[in-house]
This record gives sequence, structure tokens and C-alpha cells, in this order.
Amino acid sequence: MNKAKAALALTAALLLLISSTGCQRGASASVMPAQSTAAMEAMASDIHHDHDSEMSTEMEPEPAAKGWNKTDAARFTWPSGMPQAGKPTLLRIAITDTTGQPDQSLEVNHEKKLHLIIVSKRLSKFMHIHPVQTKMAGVFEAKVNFKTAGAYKLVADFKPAEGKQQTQSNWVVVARGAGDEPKTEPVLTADKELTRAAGGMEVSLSLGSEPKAGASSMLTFTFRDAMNDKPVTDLQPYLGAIGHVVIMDADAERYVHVHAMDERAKGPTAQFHATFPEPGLYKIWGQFKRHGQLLIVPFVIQVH
Ligand SMILES: [Cu+2]
Repeated sequence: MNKAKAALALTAALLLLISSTGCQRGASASVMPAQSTAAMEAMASDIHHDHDSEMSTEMEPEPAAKGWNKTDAARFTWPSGMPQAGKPTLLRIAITDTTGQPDQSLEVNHEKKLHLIIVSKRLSKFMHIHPVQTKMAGVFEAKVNFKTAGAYKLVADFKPAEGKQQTQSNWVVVARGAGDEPKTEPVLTADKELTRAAGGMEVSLSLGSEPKAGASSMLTFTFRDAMNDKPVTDLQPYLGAIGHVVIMDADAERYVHVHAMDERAKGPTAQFHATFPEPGLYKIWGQFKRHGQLLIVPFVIQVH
């Protein structure tokens, strides 16, 4: 890569990150500046290609269905070695089509071709990042910084030109960093109250009637300014919509697709449709943007 090209690629990567930094959150609602220094540093470091030391954490891609509504496969590899806590590690994701070749047809969906959600096994950690496409279409890379050791689920969310929105996932075990003490993640429990403080707001989640497995549920987030208790009407678009909602079941086995009702709304409510596949505990992460700050608002609910 010549210097001009490299500078261009870096600028593009930084721009992507400004709107979409990965981050890690505990159980409480929290605020993240839109421009995260850690993420910028992570991206600024050289994304390189080292095929010799490539390690695969996944078996071969599963054979995919043929034709329209095709199902792609995803191959998750760690070209510079397996991840260790506290050390940004290069992750490569190759989305392959039915012929096993990188799928060059991926469409931009919510401003990105590839969305990557990373959660820890008991869901106390959450990251939403956007790996950058390499020179090869269908092959994406990101440096991932796992703050703590343990098992993590990676969920790649994308849409092939001739297929539906789909996800492919992979578990990875992150090794302990030097001097790390082993930590146990707290067990997930349902929230007693579905209201949280985030970014100077009070955010409540309402599920209408009690959510039932297999039935469509409507999730309504309501935003009030914590200072003056007025309804918030100046939410900013995040990834081209009022917000982004991710839902996982307690074992991080099921990723629930969520659709915004009115993507252009700015508050004081944001509504989403979701169908919980089975009874059990689910964690819901709402991501919203206001005053240039990206907010992550998590809730844990029981579905009957
Ligand atoms: Cu995304």
C-alpha cells in the first residue's frame, strides 16, 4: 500500500469509528463519548496480513443453501494469534457464499456492510463494532480489545444481495492477561425496574403486555431529560435510525432480530418489534445517540 492510500484507508477507518466505536459495558447504563480514544488507537495501529501465523477458531464453513434467500457462511480467524485480555487482537471475518468464495455482494444495511456484536458468556460485556472491509470484498478486519478473559460470542450480522439479513456466530475463549486474576461473571437476573439513567436522561423500557415466547413483542423506549423531566425529542440518528437494539438469550445462544418501527423518530419514544423464540431470560441493549454521545442502555427481562 503506498503512503497516500494508507493515509486514506486510515482516515476512512477513523471516520467509521467516530460513528461506531466498540465498547464494553457493565450492567449499568453508561455513556460513551462518540470518539473513543481507545478505539481510535486500536484502529490507528497497522492492520496487517500475516497468513503464516493465521489461526482458525472455527471449523470449515457450513454448506450453505442455494439460490435466492441464500445463506452465507462466516469464517472467524485471528491472523496474529488468539486473543488475550487487555491486548487488542486482529480479527478477520470472511463472509463466504455457497461456492466458498468471499461474498462480494454484501449490501450496506444500517450504514454498514458488516455489524459485529460481541458478548461475554453471561452477557455482562457487550461490544458493537464494525470491522473494516479489506481490499478483498467480503473479508473484514477489526482489532478487538477484550478487557477480561473468558468465553465470548461473536455474532456477525450482514445481508447478501440475494439473501435475507442473517447472522453467523462463533465462540472464542480469551486468555488471561499477564497478572490477571480469574474472575467469574455474575449470573444474569431479571431487572425489577425497567428504568435507567443514561446520558442525562431517564430511559424506560415498556413491553406492553407481558412478553410471550413465539409472539411478536413491541419494545417501547421512553426518554425523559433528567434535568427538567421533559420528554426528549432530540435524539440523533445512530446507524441511520433512531437507535439500534440487540437482544440475546441468557446463554448467548440466540440472537434476536429487532426492527425499528419508525427509524426517523427523534424521541420521546423509540419503538421496536422483536419475537423472543423461547421462554427465559433475555438481555436487551438499546443503543442511542444524543448530544454526540453514544449511549448503551441494557435491560434484562423474563419472557414467559
Ligand atoms: Cu452495527
